[in-house]
Amino acid sequence: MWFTESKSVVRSLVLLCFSLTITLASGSNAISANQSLSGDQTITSEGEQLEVGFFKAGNSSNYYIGIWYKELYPNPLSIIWVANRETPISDRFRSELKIVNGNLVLLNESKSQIWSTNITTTTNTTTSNSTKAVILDNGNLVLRDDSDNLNEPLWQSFDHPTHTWLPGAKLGYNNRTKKSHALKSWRSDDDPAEGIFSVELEPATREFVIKWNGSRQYWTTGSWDGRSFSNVPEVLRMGYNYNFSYHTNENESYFIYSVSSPSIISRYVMDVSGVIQQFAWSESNNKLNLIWFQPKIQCDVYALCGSFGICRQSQLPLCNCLTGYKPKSERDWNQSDFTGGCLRKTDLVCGRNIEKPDFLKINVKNLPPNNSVAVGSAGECRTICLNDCSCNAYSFVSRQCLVWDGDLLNLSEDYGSGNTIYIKVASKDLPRRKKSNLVKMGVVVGLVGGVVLVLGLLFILKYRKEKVSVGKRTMEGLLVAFVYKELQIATKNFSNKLGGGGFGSVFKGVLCDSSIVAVKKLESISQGEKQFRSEVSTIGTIQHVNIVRLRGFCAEGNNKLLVYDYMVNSSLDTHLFSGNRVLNWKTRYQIALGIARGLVYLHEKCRDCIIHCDIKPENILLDVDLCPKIADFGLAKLVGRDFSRVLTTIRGTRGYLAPEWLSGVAITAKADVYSYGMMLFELVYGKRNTLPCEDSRSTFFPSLVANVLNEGGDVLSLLDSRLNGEASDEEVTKVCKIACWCIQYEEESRPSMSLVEQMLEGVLGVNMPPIPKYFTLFVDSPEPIVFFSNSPSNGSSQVYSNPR
Ligand SMILES: *[C@@H]1O[C@H](CO)[C@@H](O)[C@H](O)[C@H]1NC(C)=O
Ligand SMILES: *[C@@H]1O[C@H](CO)[C@@H](O)[C@H](O)[C@H]1NC(C)=O
Ligand SMILES: *[C@@H]1O[C@H](CO)[C@@H](O)[C@H](O)[C@H]1NC(C)=O
Ligand SMILES: *[C@@H]1O[C@H](CO)[C@@H](O)[C@H](O)[C@H]1NC(C)=O
Ligand SMILES: *[C@@H]1O[C@H](CO)[C@@H](O)[C@H](O)[C@H]1NC(C)=O
Ligand SMILES: *[C@@H]1O[C@H](CO)[C@@H](O)[C@H](O)[C@H]1NC(C)=O
Ligand SMILES: *[C@@H]1O[C@H](CO)[C@@H](O)[C@H](O)[C@H]1NC(C)=O
Ligand SMILES: *[C@@H]1O[C@H](CO)[C@@H](O)[C@H](O)[C@H]1NC(C)=O
Ligand SMILES: *[C@@H]1O[C@H](CO)[C@@H](O)[C@H](O)[C@H]1NC(C)=O
Ligand SMILES: *[C@@H]1O[C@H](CO)[C@@H](O)[C@H](O)[C@H]1NC(C)=O
Ligand SMILES: *[C@@H]1O[C@H](CO)[C@@H](O)[C@H](O)[C@H]1NC(C)=O
Ligand SMILES: CC(=O)N[C@H]1CO[C@H](CO)[C@@H](O)[C@@H]1O
Repeated sequence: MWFTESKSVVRSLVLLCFSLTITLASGSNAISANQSLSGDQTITSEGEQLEVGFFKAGNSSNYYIGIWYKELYPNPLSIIWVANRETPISDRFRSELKIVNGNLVLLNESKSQIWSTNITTTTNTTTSNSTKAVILDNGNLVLRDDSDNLNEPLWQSFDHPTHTWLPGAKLGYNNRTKKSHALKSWRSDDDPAEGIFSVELEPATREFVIKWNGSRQYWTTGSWDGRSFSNVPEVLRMGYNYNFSYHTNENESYFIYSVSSPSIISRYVMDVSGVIQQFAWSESNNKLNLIWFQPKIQCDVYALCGSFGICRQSQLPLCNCLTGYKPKSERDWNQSDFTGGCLRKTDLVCGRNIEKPDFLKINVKNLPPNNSVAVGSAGECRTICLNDCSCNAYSFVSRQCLVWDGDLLNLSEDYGSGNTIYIKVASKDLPRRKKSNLVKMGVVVGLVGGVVLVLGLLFILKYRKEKVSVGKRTMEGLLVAFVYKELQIATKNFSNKLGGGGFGSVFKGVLCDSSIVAVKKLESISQGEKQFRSEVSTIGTIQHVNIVRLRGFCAEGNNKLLVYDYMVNSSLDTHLFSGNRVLNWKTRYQIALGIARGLVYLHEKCRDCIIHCDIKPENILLDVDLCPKIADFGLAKLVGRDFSRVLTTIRGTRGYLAPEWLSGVAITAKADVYSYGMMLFELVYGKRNTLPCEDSRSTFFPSLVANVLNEGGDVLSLLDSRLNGEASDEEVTKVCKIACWCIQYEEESRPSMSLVEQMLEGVLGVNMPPIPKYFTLFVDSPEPIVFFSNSPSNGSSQVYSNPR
């Protein structure tokens, strides 16, 4: 892969080549006026974290001067800056980086200057002897004059960022040159030249925007209010080690951010895929973790797939050429550089009827910009486009005929949008040719015949079903469609009840293959069979180590059952609140982390994103190793990946739902975060939050925790007394802080589950949470739990509602 050449190439070779220039002493952090850097030589920052030298980009054979994290090298993510991004060299041993006339310059194989810091020097060659380039521990390569007492850098790489923004570097706008210091993506993984995506500051509105080709904006942070950006409240508001600040004066306007400790490796990167990413190094898993990125929906990146390319969010690769089109450059396409776009496979030579044009119908999220408008019916619209050689596509929407002449950009597939667009393609490149009327007729006759046949078959099947033998099942996708009779036998006619919930009772059962299952018999499901099947098949695709696996289902008339893996260790509440067996702290922490991971999967990773809506200890099952599994998707709501879309309708069982559900307030994934936070308190407390605690300051445990944290009190004293204080102080404090963040009144103040996961993993630090608003208002109220309706009756159906 990267840097295939061994780094231990013999140094004497270098000395031979450059016997006239003095080469670098190893371990140096600077290039002085009489030195040069070449071949595999590097300079290293004093703290040994960063290195400057020649590196090879991806699988290309080109070399570039760059700055990288020594520890991560040669991982492509280690590169934080590139000097000659547009002008690579091929032989690094014959090229040199040196100081010439007060500038740091790169000379290629034939000693031509191909890159320079380009400062106009007032200094003479004599004084330039004291100019040197130094790599600092913060990743800044500075050119400075040691004889200059001010020691102000003459030039610094921080002022010329490439695709990375580091802590301590300014990112903003120069009011004197009227230029933004944009982060510009690489062109591809193998080519650091400026790509098509950039992120830059809009000084007027104090927001960062991501742009395509320097013009088309497709994502924004929203404006800065002094504490956070309006579209990214959580990461910045909560801080999590990152401290952003905005500065402006007559010369420049910029943002700068700092991290709490210089040892934290953190960076923002404008990626080749048009996504801005934030990485942080974690000691705990020894890797650079992606902790934040935008836009969340990759297909929202403008024109990601180039002209005539289509983006499909649920497929890999994301980009494909439209049917009848092929990549302009197969090489770029193979390297995941889709921006070049696609061409017709068969050229439609205009005026001469060599190739017959036809139209490919697709449904897209947004119709591409730049459309001319004509009039007519859909048929006329089609004819207009067909007869116009330059017309590449048409669409007939709201009685308007839209036609497109140029390249079609930014096509993102979406069947639900109703935006149908017809793209001109050579007829022979479409999968099926147009049928003649006679053929059409034949198809119709055939179809009718087919339908009759199918109906007949169905009838026979239905008739035969009466006699179906026990154990006969079919597969539907990943799921087994069970026959009711079989489940009846497996559960000994539903005799061994494991528990009950809002949606029905759960029974233990043994299948014929002697595997043990939990069978949930759903009650009062008004859904029709079809809707039920479609919902169940969605649930069936959810597979994660922290989520209970659905094995199958049964839908026969009013009998609707779900069959799950059986969990030996029952649910979390039995261990936490009543169990004879006390879970130790380590196990509790792992359970908290496992549930967080399961929820991250539900919220962000699986194809149809799901808000659980009923997170509580009863719905966390424990397997034989006490690994937590989230159960009960009875109330789960399917939402699109777009989290701005919220739920406004519910189809669950009334009476089991939190007040704001019934009041019709929109529910987002943050409702799960809230419930999760409440559960974290119970993991610490070992009792229901709703049970009053002895401490006189507060009767409600979460409120007590919030107060103790803010007073800097002893958090360990709050721990479940059964643990006898046997727990890590640091971990208990962390869990309490996270729990407090999760139950913040404002949804946007609560972290996402992926942030929670990273905080528990130790990738992110956790700032001190503010005391949730309702605690400060009602802390002395005798009934603080008024916010938490449906207090448990026999500990079975507690709902952690979301206060509003
Ligand atoms: C290179 O220059 C620096 C200062 O300009 C000087 O201190 C050093 O001795 C020189 N090195 C050699 C090998 O001449
Ligand atoms: C380099 O090539 C190898 C094998 O051809 C491939 O697995 C790898 O992903 C490539 N790396 C990059 C950065 O393109
Ligand atoms: C070095 O750069 C010069 C100017 O850009 C160019 O003409 C020359 O071909 C380059 N030499 C090599 C060996 O690439
Ligand atoms: C340096 O400046 C000159 C003219 O001012 C310009 O032509 C050249 O492209 C610049 N080089 C770099 C590397 O910025
Ligand atoms: C540059 O050198 C000349 C003599 O060679 C001298 O007169 C002049 O003052 C120097 N300029 C600076 C800025 O040092
Ligand atoms: C700078 O370097 C030149 C030649 O390398 C030398 O003649 C001159 O004395 C040096 N000047 C200083 C101030 O070191
Ligand atoms: C990007 O913008 C430049 C001018 O700003 C234009 O010439 C070029 O065609 C654009 N690229 C694409 C792919 O549209
Ligand atoms: C955040 O940064 C600003 C300016 O850089 C500084 O004044 C402030 O003290 C910092 N805050 C924290 C919590 O580090
Ligand atoms: C930018 O510079 C102009 C003069 O060039 C000045 O009028 C303006 O106030 C400056 N902007 C800021 C934000 O200071
Ligand atoms: C702006 O730039 C001018 C010229 O370099 C400088 O004198 C002035 O101090 C700068 N202003 C600020 C606020 O940095
Ligand atoms: C691109 O990838 C395809 C399939 O992986 C391969 O057949 C083709 O030769 C590649 N083309 C280039 C130019 O690398
Ligand atoms: C909607 C849109 O972007 N329309 C533009 C299409 O291109 C013409 C020029 O060719 C512009 O004038 C339109 O504004």
